[in-house]
Amino acid sequence: MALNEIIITKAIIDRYYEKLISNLETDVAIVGGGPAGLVAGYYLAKAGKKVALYERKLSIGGGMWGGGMMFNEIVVQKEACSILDEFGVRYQEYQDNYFVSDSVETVSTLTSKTVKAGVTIFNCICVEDVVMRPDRVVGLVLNWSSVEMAGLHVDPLAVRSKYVVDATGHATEVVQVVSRKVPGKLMTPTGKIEGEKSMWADNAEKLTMENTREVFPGLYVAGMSANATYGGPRMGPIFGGMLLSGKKVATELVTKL
Ligand code: 48H
Repeated sequence: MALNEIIITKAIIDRYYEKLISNLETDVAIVGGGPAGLVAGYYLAKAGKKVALYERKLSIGGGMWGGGMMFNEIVVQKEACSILDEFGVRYQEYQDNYFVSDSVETVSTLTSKTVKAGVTIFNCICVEDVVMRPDRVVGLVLNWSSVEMAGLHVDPLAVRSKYVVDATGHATEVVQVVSRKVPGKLMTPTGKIEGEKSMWADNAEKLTMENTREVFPGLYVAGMSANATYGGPRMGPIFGGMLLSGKKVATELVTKL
């Protein structure tokens, strides 16, 4: 049977439209498709929650693809190996408490399992603002990344969610917007973004877990964004904290929802 270009086009438009419409209201909207956002989405979806994840870039995976300085291996401490096991990512013990895995296998496996768990991933979409009510964040304001890149003045669209997770990494983009534009204070010591500190791997990994929490009513931080928001140090290319943080935020939100 001859292939028809219009049917191909219509299939894509129909299916994408369906995805957009069915995700206008979700339990959790995750911003950022790095390791923390992916793992958070996976555990939330496994618990039966409706989750959409928005990623600015064409590719999912954030800073994980490049391992350390583009040596495409990542290090994970023992505590986080159970998450790699859950996803089926292979790793090797390098020495006591240091495990290494191929960053390409890790990103692609996390992504695949997260989608199959039921998370709808929207790539090429950037979150430029939040939807607010007097007392909380209630959703996200979205635009095409191409609109952002071209610097066009095109008004965005909006989605509602019971909770938002900022998993935008070093940039803490959602928290930045909330701090700047939403009345009220962040739940940080100064009420503002504390800012990321220089590298201290051990301390950073511990603090990433502590800092993974609600930062404004309706808004949680996970992964590197948690440390940047609450003033923790960076950790370099050890990714256990990112995985554990994603799981922690999912576990907390499941109890709240
Ligand atoms: C849509 C957005 C927006 C936006 C950003 O940087 P990530 O990999 O974040 P984490 O926290 O999962 O992992 C951090 C890790 O990669 C890292 O950088 C580490 C461990 N650094 C240590 C060190 O010392 O440097 O992913 C965040 C994702 C990216 O893909 C962005 O494109 C995306 O979020 N993003 N997507 N709308 N406004 N802002």
